[in-house]
Amino acid sequence: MAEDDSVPLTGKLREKLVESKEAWAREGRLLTGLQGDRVRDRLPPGQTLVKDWPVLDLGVQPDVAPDRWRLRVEGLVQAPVRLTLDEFMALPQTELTNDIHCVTQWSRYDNHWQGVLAKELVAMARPKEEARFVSFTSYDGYTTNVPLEEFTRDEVLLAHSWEGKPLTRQHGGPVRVVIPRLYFWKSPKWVTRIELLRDDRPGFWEVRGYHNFGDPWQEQRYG
Ligand SMILES: Nc1nc2c(c(=O)[nH]1)N[C@H]1C(S)=C(S)[C@@H](COP(=O)(O)O)O[C@H]1N2
Ligand SMILES: [Mo]
Repeated sequence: MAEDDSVPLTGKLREKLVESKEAWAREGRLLTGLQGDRVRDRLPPGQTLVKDWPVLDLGVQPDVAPDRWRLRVEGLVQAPVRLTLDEFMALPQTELTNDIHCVTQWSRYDNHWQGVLAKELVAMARPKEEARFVSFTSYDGYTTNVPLEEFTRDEVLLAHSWEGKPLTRQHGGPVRVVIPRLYFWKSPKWVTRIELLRDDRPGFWEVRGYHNFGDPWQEQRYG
């Protein structure tokens, strides 16, 4: 990340959490061996429904002042995009409702989001033909990856609001990615960089024993 993009971080990296989640991956914790049907089963195998919304991250929460926030779409694109928050908010806005499934076993139904469709943002950047994968980088240093065709699905959003209110810092504000059909670690909070790639680039959890794709209905927790 360029130097002028750094933001204040509060908290401490939760090394114990990272270690225990790596152990879960080695031991295959929480695996039921069942396969769900995405259409029939709203709750994927091994998940438990919650009503509140847990906070999960590496423990370091960036304090991104709205006027310092930048979003970049770059890499294998013909027209790299660099947006301020005002410019982002001026893009066409979409409201979506969907369910969240975290690999640590909780699911939460009917989250109402507001933001910009990922496919519209990607279209602005005009991807080159070779672009196949996306690598995300966030202000806390977190990274994750998805195939480009997953990122440009209709239900994928860069969200700035939840339940009609600005996304709190804890949950990734000013702006986070929401990819509802994958486990929630694939939905980066405090996103700042979206890089289109020819070859896949596994992110923070993907190199620590977590599945590269992460489909909750196939129980792709580890891989
Ligand atoms: N930038 C960033 N994004 C992140 C994470 C993180 O540590 N940093 N954790 C991921 C994980 S493991 C989960 S389950 C969800 C949790 O989002 P929430 O705290 O809003 O529930 O954020 C994902 N996105
Ligand atoms: Mo998670």
